Amino acid sequence: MTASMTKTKNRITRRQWLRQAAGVAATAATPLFLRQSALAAGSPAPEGTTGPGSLKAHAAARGLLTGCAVNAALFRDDENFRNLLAEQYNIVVPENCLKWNILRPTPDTYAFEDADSLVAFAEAHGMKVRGHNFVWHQALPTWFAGTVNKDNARKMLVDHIRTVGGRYKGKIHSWDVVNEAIWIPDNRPDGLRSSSPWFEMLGPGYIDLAFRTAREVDPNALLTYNDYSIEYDNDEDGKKRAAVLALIRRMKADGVPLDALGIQSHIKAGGTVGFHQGLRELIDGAKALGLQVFLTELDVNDDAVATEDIAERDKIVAEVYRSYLETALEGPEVKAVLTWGASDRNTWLNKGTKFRKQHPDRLQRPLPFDADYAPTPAFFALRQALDKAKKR
Ligand code: 9MR
Repeated sequence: MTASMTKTKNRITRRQWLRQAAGVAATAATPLFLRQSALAAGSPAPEGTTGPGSLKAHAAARGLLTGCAVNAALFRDDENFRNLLAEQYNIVVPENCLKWNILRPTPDTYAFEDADSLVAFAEAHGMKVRGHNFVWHQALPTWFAGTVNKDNARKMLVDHIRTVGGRYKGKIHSWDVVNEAIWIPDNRPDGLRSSSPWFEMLGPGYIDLAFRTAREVDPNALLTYNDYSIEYDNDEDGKKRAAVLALIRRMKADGVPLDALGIQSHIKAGGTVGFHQGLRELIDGAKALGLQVFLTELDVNDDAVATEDIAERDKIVAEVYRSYLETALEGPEVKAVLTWGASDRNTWLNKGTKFRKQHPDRLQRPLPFDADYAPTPAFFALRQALDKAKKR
């Protein structure tokens, strides 16, 4: 065993990881609750989870898209992961490889390899692609702060959107043109994140500039405003939600090309605050403006779930999926449901211990497939919610 595999205070060992992963496989590969209820009702044996039983088959039957964020390293290195993508999903979004810090190694160069290969894979398998993202205050390259300034920021932004959007023109279902532009603690009446370098250099106009440029470059991509922590029925999310709705209303009133609202949907299990009212407000607000809605980054953080029992935890996570999606898919506005990753093998929630504060030694299980790519109870909850949705 190498030093890096040795257990330290806040890390788990490889052996623990494997044991936890095996636990998922054991519980999730055997959806006993389904088999028992089907037999009790005298109905035929339950369907499998591939082909006609896949997420994409169930989504397509309702006119929905379903997909996930794709980690480039996993995509490159793991054939099983590529097979899972092709089998289960009809839309993908690169998790990181279209962000400035990955795509722009120097001010004058672009590293398109990872994004190119994912787009080619999606084309070969009849999947759509979301673009994430053109403008964000995070994930900027190290050279950015020393190179981009008030004088050249406008040109840098426009050139970036023209170059990247132009390369994938006609191949992108929807672009997250601006990501996470609202930040209430910055204390502006319009709720804009004034601490974003883009705001600092260009003022609030950077948002409209980005959308107008994106429309010129790829007129068929659905231009999306994407944000997080806007779903819950509490004051904090409520304030942010109101600011997001005000922003998109203002954009439409000013004739800014905007087609969709992206509700990231990083939600939590084990809490007491609901999200039904908040979700409805968002969806109704988008609907009133004639916008489509996408759930762009769905996952369920289970750090606050007290029980250590894996089957119990998975059940609780699945219930959150079910309840969230039943509300989200009530009406016809939501057209796409994407999870942030497909498998617990790769989730941002298990990077370091930032999101495992209550249980640092326990890996989170936020996604529809476990670390061995076996469907978890969340898979079945997601699939049933798709089935319950009205046809789009
Ligand atoms: O999951 C992504 C993680 O791997 C990256 O390190 C991080 C910074 O680029 O971004 C994560 O994805 C974020 C997404 O781009 C925007 N919404 C929040 C996501 C989770 O942080």
